[in-house]
Amino acid sequence: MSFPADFLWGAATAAYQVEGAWNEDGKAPSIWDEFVRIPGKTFEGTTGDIAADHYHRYKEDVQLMAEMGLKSYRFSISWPRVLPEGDGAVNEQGIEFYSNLINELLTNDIIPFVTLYHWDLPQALQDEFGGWESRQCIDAFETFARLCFERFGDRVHHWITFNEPIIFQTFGYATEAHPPAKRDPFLLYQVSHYVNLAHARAVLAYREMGNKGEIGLTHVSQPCYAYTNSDEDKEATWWAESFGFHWYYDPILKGEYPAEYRKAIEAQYGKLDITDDDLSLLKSARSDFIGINYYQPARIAANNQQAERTADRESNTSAAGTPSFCGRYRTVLDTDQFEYTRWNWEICPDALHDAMKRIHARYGDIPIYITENGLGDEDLVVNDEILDEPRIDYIRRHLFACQQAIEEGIKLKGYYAWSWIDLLSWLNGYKKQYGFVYVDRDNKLKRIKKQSYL
Ligand code: BGP
Repeated sequence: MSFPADFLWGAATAAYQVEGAWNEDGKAPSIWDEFVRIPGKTFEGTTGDIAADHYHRYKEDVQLMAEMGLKSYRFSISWPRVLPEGDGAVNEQGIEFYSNLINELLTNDIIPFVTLYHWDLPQALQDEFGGWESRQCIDAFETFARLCFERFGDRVHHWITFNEPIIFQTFGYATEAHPPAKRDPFLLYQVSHYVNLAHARAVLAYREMGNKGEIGLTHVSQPCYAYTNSDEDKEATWWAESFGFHWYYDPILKGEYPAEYRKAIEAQYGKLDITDDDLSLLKSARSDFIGINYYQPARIAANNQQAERTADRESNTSAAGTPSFCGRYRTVLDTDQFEYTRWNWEICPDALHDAMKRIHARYGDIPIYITENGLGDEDLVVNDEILDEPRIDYIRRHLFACQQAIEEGIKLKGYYAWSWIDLLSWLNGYKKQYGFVYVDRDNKLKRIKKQSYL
């Protein structure tokens, strides 16, 4: 396979899933630190208290990255580690950790790609004004973003404001599966708008501060396909695609909301607080690139079984075969026709190619990074060797799809495997593995290189 010389080859992690040290060196709790303590919410009660202990072992981890030849590392900054109260005093020990990590990466010729928000909102802000339910959170996020640009912007030139808004918003506000565990679709849409504004404010701040790098946002990319040709399934697919694609991508890349869909949801849930000034702000802050996390497509059918999405963990692991939060459609699991992972996520590299084509068709020549893609599996261990052949095959097949897209003129600039190392899967504990590096949880978190690493 041939890729452009400046193509960024990388792997990704997120603070809560990898760092551990949840209450050390001045870090305050995030909404996840509290949520995982509610009985029944996570798989066997697992938490990120220790995670892969990257906070203490980052040097060893960066050495492993360098040895593997990783060109870039995507990680996120824990907001309550650097600003324990959300927008108050700076925790210099937290700043020092990220500063050291960045220096260590650069010394080893690894380009840092930084996500500001990978779901771990400071609990203090949730308590103070309901977190993202309030416009105050937009100001707080801008404070956090400015702090990061100021302290790290001299060395970090690639920034992602938010990771997968659709996930933390749907699970947080419509299905009770992530914090703050509410069930109120109106709030889901309102929060999505406030987060878009926070993104826009960070983009403008970044440019106003004279930074030289690029800034964008990462969305889930899950192309929807009608399961049958029936009018019902096609209509269901319109709802799924309007929500999962247009509602989320349009404000970031066009500075507007899809009109027909907005009308429909406002008729159902009530008028949203979206002002003309807000829309001008969105228009003035087009992202430099779009990051996409691609794992699987969705086969969509009308929800004629009238099934309701329940709040239990099992219904919220993104497996195929679940009703949507709004009840209008459901995803279909069809093991006769399609290939699936152990967690019932469909394996379909063609849909990754299609996802990029759809973005290109709707938003033009926007640069794209694949900021996550990978196989969640329970790896085979034989005589202390981790034989993750299925992961190698998965990644290879998806890279072919990337190559096709590049050949067709799509500006794909990088590919980040999820994940660099085995880490906490939000609702599946440590059982669902994605990494190139295995963490032996029975042996002091010892790192072992998997077959995919070698
Ligand atoms: C994405 C998240 C990642 C990661 C990945 C795998 O939605 O951005 O943080 O968790 O999915 O998901 P899971 O661990 O549920 O399999």
